[in-house]
Amino acid sequence: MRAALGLGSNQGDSRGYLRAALDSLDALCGTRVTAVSSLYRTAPVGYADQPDFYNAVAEVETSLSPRALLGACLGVEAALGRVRTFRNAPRVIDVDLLFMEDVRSADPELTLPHPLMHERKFVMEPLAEIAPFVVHPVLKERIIDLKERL
Ligand code: PH2
Ligand code: MG
Ligand code: MG
Repeated sequence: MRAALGLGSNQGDSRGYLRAALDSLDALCGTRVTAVSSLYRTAPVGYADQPDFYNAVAEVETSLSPRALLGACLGVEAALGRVRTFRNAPRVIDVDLLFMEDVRSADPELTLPHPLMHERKFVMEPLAEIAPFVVHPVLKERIIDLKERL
């Protein structure tokens, strides 16, 4: 299955952490990183009193289930030393599952597609670079059109 992942970092060597996360994802069982957007420097959204972020979006092809891929993303974060404090806190690395083909899930542990992705410029700009004509599984609009309205 094809999935889109959002990556972000605003602590330490952010470029290094993003690179390391992409390498770790590519090394996952049955998983290949098939496209990576440019790197974007973005102002923090949600909790403003923290450094700017570096954000990117990657496309992966994987034989993992959505749950297993989520678990693997959390494992990559932990292996790179992420410590969770409060919501929207600064972090060395964040890897979010944005969507996975047309899978829809209302599970609070894994909501698919990501409920905030279409509202976030730091997600939609890099995503539109690598998947402009993919149709959002719930909103039924192309990524490029959703991005244009932000
Ligand atoms: N992630 C958040 C909250 N706010 N702001 C930016 N610019 N980039 C992020 O990746 C980000 C954020 C929660 O994960
Ligand atoms: Mg996250
Ligand atoms: Mg996030």
